Order: sequence, then C-alpha cells, then structure tokens
Amino acid sequence: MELNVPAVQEQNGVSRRGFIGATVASMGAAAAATLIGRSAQASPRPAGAAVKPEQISGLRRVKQTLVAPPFTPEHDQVAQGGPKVVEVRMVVEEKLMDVDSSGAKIWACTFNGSMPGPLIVCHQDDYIELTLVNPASNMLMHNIDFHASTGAMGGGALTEVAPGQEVVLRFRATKSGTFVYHCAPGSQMIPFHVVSGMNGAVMVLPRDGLKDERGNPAHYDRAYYLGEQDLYLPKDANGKYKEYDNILMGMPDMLEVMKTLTPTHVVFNGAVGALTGKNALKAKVGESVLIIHSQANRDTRPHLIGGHGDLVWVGGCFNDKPSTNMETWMIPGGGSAAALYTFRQPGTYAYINHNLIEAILLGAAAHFQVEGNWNDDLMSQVRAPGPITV
Ligand SMILES: [Cu+2]
Repeated sequence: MELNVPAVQEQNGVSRRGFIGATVASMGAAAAATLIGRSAQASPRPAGAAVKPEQISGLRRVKQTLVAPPFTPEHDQVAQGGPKVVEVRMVVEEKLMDVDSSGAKIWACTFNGSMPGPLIVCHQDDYIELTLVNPASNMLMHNIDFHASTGAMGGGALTEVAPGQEVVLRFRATKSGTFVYHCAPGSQMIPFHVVSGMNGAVMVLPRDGLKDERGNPAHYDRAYYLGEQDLYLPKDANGKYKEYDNILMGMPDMLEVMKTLTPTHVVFNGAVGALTGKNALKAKVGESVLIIHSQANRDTRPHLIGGHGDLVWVGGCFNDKPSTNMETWMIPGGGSAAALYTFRQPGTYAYINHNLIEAILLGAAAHFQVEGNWNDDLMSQVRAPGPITV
C-alpha cells in the first residue's frame, strides 16, 4: 500500500503562492509578512526511501465520530482485538465566537467548530487516519501537529491545506497517554492560530486499559475533556473589546496583545462560563470520572475544590505509574494530563486553574454537578452560623 502523499505537497509552492496572492489584498502589511514568513519552514516531505507500511491494508478500520468537548467519543477502555486504523475527519472553521457576557468576541480558528477541537481516542499501536478539510469559505492555510505522532513536524508539514483543499494523514500512536494537537502553519501564524483556539487533544489508551499505582485495572464511568485556552483580545482606547470584519483584520492588534504575555481571558471550552452553572458537567456519587485537560500554550495547575486527583497521570503518560491523592497538579503549556476521581459527596464542585486570578477573574473555571446522598462522616456542619457564643 502506498503512503498517502497529499496533492498539496506536490504542488506546494504553487498553491501557497496563489493563496498568499489572493489574501494579501485583504490584509495589512504586517499580517501579510507573517504569511510569507512561513515559507522558511522545513521541506514538507523528507528525503530518502519511505518505509511502506504494507501491513496496514489488512487492519480493521473504524470510523470514530468526533464530538464537541467536554464530551468524548464512544470508545472501549480495553482494546478489542489487534491494532486498527481509526478514521477521523475534522473540518476547519474560522468563525466569530462569543467569549464572555460583556460582548467580547474572537475570530476563532477551530477544528470542527469548537474551542478546543474534539478529543480523539485510540489505543496504543492503533493508527489514526485524519482527513483534514479546509473549506473554500476560510481565509487561511491550516495544518495539524500531533504531539502523539512520531515524525518531523508532528505531521505539520504533511497536512498544510489552503482554503478549498483537504488532506489525509495517518500516523501510528506508538506511545500511550494524552497529547495535544494544534495548528502550526509557520511563523507568527503558529501562536496566532493556537491562541485563536486551534488545538485539541488525543488520548491513546494502553491496550489493556488504565492501571492504578499498584498495576490494577482503573476503570472510569465517565470521561470529560477540558481544553483550557488563554485569549488575547485587543481593546480600544476606551477599554472596549474591538471588533473586526474578519480574522485577518484583527491579527496585527492581537499579535501586539499576545506579545504582552498577558491574557485577557483564560477559559475552558472557549468562553467564560462554558462549563459552569447550567452548563456544569454531570456526575453521580460513586462514579469515577476521568478528566482529560490540555493547555496548548500556557502552564496551568488544575485543582478540584472539595475533591482530589485520586490518580493523576501528571505528564499525561499512561505508561508511568500515576500519582495518587493529589491536591493540585501541573500541566505545562503544550501539554495535557489525565486525572481520575471517584466522587464521594454530592454538590457543586469547581474544577479550576488554581491561579485564582485566572480562575475567578479571567474565566478558568468549570463545575461538576454531582448527585447522590451526603455523607456526614466525611463532612458536616456541626453548628450553623449564628452569634458568637464565647
Ligand atoms: Cu490554523
């Protein structure tokens, strides 16, 4: 079976120049320079003889229907049978999205229309085969760098698609764990696309499932994927968030805010309050919940208020023995982690970035709404608030 070399690579220079020419007229000089600057990127197809994966043609193929976060696609926790090819399809959407209730909006770059993009799930040694579609209605070139993959640029150089193109990339998931993916189209476009929402995660489960610190099976009843995103929205002289006619018009201003390294928002699932209140994540007492958390650009430190990380794969690696009973854990920018917690009490739990300024003032908070019976042994109010008696 031949490796699938996308047509865009064979005509790369032509399609890229045509694309730049078509868009330069509608953008500022600074923005145009960033597009042209990307041509310094590495050659998309490495030299030398390709290793042909002849055995792949005989593998079972499974289409995975991706779903918008915080939900996760249907999957087996323990692999059935041998390695398979997991087919997924993602469509790039450049779209205006609401960020908070004050009217702040962002021209987002998204995989499948959500910020972050969908979680992809497979087992170690499976192949992920992605069809990446960049509709003609978009303005920008996009691609994808999979941290779960092995190969220069993480697939980024093999997946560049101009508006009106699609490409197919296949990679073998050789390492188990949780891994970020993100767009990386070169030069300033890399951080611009990533902090415009163009990132997500892959979860590669061990074939025999997750294990606790003693090596015993660790099962989950629910799994949620939370993508945390730092945003850098430009304001006018009056402190009002600026609005733009399209994604390129706002880019020079946003790059300036980005360079301050001071986000205007830090959010889960693309907007302040996207996962709080009526949007809270659901669970029941006694259920074990796996929380997959990614941050493609900036460090974060999740904490479940009133609970713990019973098992936490801090570096996202499922081959490592998980840490236990954690209070707060670190996720470096460009990374992800998974935490398993069994809820023991009902109520509303806040799951936050425990930089409390980012959580409370900038938006990095989610809620779990947990049903069940209260356990007085674990916690009780011995006396209600009242006058001081002593
Ligand atoms: Cu992109």
